[in-house]
Amino acid sequence: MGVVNVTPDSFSDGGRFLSTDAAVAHGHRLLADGADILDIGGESTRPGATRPVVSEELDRVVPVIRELAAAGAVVSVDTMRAEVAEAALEAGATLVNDVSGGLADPRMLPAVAAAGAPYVAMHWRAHSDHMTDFATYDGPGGVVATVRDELAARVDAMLAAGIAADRIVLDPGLGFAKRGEHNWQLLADLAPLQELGFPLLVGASRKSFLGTLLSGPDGSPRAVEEREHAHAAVSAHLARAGVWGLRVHDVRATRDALAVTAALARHTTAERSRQRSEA
Ligand code: PMM
Repeated sequence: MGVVNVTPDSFSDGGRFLSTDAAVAHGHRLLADGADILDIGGESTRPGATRPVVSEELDRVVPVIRELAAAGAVVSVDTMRAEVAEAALEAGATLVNDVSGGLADPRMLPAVAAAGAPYVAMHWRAHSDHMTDFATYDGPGGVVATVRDELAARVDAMLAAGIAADRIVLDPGLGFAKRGEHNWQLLADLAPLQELGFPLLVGASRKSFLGTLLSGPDGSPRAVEEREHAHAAVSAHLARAGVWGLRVHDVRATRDALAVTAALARHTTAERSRQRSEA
């Protein structure tokens, strides 16, 4: 899933694709690099971000979605608002990606159910302007068990609202009310989340925990656009872990990592069957 942020202030690429033309051109580049889905968003969720008004969000995403969907792309809309999700689906989007898992807008789950659209529900606790206040996971099992339980509660709400189970995708929400340590713990132990029985989408691309990991001798984090090599390693790990989707900024680097993982998987299978036939 390639990211097209039509925002002035997203922390990874804010302001770069704010005009419709620039965003559409970027979408085409991501498709050429091998993206299966384009995720179009008009609200920055970086820590501390303030929300755009609805009309602003609509003006940012709808024309971009309309053009890219008309060109044949599979489009998802990255929004927490039912009104934006409905307009996006109307404009040709296929999938709704809601970082709040339905918590930010009480109309979201019924709207998605009525549309019959696939729905990504991310683990979320609060809007970005105060989410760091909620980055505490002291319960038994720590962050992994807590995120699993909170996602399971969202699944119950989705099913109750009438969203079909085969339309649901879950996401651990790296960086959302999570400190670096929480992100690493989730990445290292996704199995409990997968045991909920839904496909997993993961967005690690360019996030701060990678910048911190790669910080220089003076302690300053690695620049946002220089985190891709580390992210390719994360992608290879996630592919081996069997996640359904990766939400990424550099589709080419991710495709390369996936090609390596797939080649190794093919050769491992071939080598095992050769050893068996010799035994
Ligand atoms: N991260 C961001 C925005 N939308 N959606 C999902 N499903 N998962 C994520 O991890 C996620 C998201 C923030 O990242 P960006 O500002 O680099 O786009």
